[in-house]
Amino acid sequence: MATVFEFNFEGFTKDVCRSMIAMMDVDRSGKLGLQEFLQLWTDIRVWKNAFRIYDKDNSGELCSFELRQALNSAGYRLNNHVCNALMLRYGDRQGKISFDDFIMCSVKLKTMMGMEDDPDKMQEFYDELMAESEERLMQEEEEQEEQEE
Ligand SMILES: [Ca+2]
Ligand SMILES: [Ca+2]
Repeated sequence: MATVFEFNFEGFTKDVCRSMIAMMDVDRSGKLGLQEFLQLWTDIRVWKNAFRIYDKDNSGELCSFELRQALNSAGYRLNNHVCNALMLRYGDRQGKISFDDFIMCSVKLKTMMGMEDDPDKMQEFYDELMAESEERLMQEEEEQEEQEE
């Protein structure tokens, strides 16, 4: 993917940037136009604020409770299932979500919200999320077993 992304998001990993670009590249041109970029910028500001406000203990990470509130404030009303799946998919082993993880998670949700009118796509998204979560859980279990040996 040829991307023209001149702006440096300090602290974001390549993966995060790639996901953000893929999400915001609405016209699929492979790069962000001005409008697309401005939308992304707005979103990031909202997410950044939500993260800051709801990281109540200033740990630099969100626990599941904080995550839920942060997502709520960003306009995502999620049921327990989805919240848990997100936590599993994006959180670390201690069940904490870093800022990068939170942005990845928000990008994913934002993509999903564009599908609200399409139940099939929503279901697809949900299945994908669940599959990813399970995969991750299995990986971690394998790693743990290896460590125990
Ligand atoms: Ca574009
Ligand atoms: Ca916290």
